[in-house]
Amino acid sequence: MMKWLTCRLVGCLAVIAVVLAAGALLGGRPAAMAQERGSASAESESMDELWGDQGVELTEDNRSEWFRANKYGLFLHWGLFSQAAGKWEDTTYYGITEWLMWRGRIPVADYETLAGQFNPEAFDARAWARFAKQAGFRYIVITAKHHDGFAMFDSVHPFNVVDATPFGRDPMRELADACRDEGLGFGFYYSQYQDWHEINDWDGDLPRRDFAAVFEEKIVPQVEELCTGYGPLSFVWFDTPGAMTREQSMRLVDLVREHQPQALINSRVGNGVGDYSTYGDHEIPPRNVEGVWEAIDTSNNSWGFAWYDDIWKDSETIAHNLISVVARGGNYMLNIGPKPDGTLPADNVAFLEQVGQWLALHGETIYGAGPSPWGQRLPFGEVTTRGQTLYLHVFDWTPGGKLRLYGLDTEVRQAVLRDETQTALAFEQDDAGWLTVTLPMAAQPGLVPVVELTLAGEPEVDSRVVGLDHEHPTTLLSHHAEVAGCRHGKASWMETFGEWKHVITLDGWQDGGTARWPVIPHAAGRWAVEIEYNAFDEADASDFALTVEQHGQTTDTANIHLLATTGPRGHMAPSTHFNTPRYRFMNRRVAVIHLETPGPYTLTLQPRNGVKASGPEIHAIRLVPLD
Ligand code: FHN
Repeated sequence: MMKWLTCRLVGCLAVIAVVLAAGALLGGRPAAMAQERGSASAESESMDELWGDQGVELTEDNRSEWFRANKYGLFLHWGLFSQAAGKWEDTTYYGITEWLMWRGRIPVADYETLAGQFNPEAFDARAWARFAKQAGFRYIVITAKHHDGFAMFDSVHPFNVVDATPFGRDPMRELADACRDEGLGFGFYYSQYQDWHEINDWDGDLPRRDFAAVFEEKIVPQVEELCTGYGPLSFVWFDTPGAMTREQSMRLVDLVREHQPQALINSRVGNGVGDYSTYGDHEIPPRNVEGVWEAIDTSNNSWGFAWYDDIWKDSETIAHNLISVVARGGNYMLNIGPKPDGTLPADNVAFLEQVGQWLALHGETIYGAGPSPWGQRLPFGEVTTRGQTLYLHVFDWTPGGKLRLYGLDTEVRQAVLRDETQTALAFEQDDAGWLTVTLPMAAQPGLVPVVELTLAGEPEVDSRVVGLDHEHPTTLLSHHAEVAGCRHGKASWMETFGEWKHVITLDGWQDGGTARWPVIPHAAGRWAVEIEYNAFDEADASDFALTVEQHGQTTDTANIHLLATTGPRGHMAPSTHFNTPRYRFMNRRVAVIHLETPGPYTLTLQPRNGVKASGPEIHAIRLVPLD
């Protein structure tokens, strides 16, 4: 497969378009770069082709204010790929189903036959919009054209839903109108670089064309159709910029600005332009991120409807993800893959409606809420803010339990349980910097209970030192560490085709390298040390030391022996058919340390006995209280 991709890289722009897109699905490397192991720059270059440079220069204006105020969007992937639902002839292509044409190397004429079957008679745009509103979504973005090149709108290009299907209606128009009537924001997803109907390298009957011609003849006219025919849009959401030039990206931006000055453009228009950053697929950053950005995610593991995929995220998972993204400072856009008959998968809808019921009570803690001043998840859950109010979202509810927060310098005036009882909760703020809130003895009230703290001023928090709660495990994230001789990295890979996973890491270990975390325990005691890490065979049996220091004196040292968690780095993953590294992060208990007094400590992780093949990728240390 690799060879196949690599040899076609030579000479043909049309092919490069496809290979780069595919290359980006190869664990983030275009084919020609795929052999360059561990090359951070090769990896990020190909991520750019898939997702665009995420470091766009953001505009701070009304558009981004509207975006920040609304926080939760519904993404819809619907098209001819939904009709096939992941299966072509007798083969099911597990993974993201909207890539079926590419994965099955389906010739254009054969793929077009799907249009003859597409007749979603049960489609009711008003019902979709009503559902979205009730579920608490504030805007919808839907695939107007995905990589298969099929327009789900009335286009002058004949490969479109009105002209080529028995359905004969324009569902984009119906949905745009319905969203407007429900007061929801509305926007189009448009694949601007990949269009396999016009350019692919598997169909010998397809005339050879280069991207520049397709851009002029189809992409620009269709974006103009979308921007002029559907009323005011909130978004034009581009995807997979590939090898677009800056001029081409700017052409699209200017076109949108001309006709839809209020619409937001995401960073995947490419070349570092756009109004806000879109993170990688399925990626929720574990530490706060500045600027205007969104995390995008699926309800199961595919964007398009998949006949076999019922692995729905339940309402608690969705609510936790939404809260975590808001606590990190972003927006959350969650996808549903509508069915070919025009209905939405029932279990998927039921979970989302439960989240909507929670949002009806607690929307104030989400829409327009600010990020957590602690910058990362706390042991009990997540914090969002609004002025002088902190909302503590309790993911781990214990009747009569304690919520402990370290480092809040602002005085707390009141703590209240945010439910119909509005119970005032006992709390204590001590001189050592700890706030302790006592939960009532009641069973967990609702999907995610929220405690509201009223402060005497804007929250001031020292988030550098991590407080160790002696009743709950505390996670020390890799990116919170101060490092020398190792680096903050990220592992990104696919489980099944297109099902991305992302984990922040400490990697690139050198002899003598160190990662240091300042911590402060609430009480003295013993703590079990767990490490969440990946180690390929090459890094099997890596030895580390975890040193505990107080006031410059070593008070304890633990030996840590990390075994391989997965095979060799170059292992071929059968579920993706690509030579991506098969990361397997595991949480393993590896040692016990003693923190003899409640004062501040520094924990230092350091390889010993030499580093094996750059050592393991370490995601986090988890300290579990034992006393
Ligand atoms: O290739 C597409 C994929 O099919 C899907 O549309 C996602 C959604 O973010 N975007 C691309 C990959 O990142």
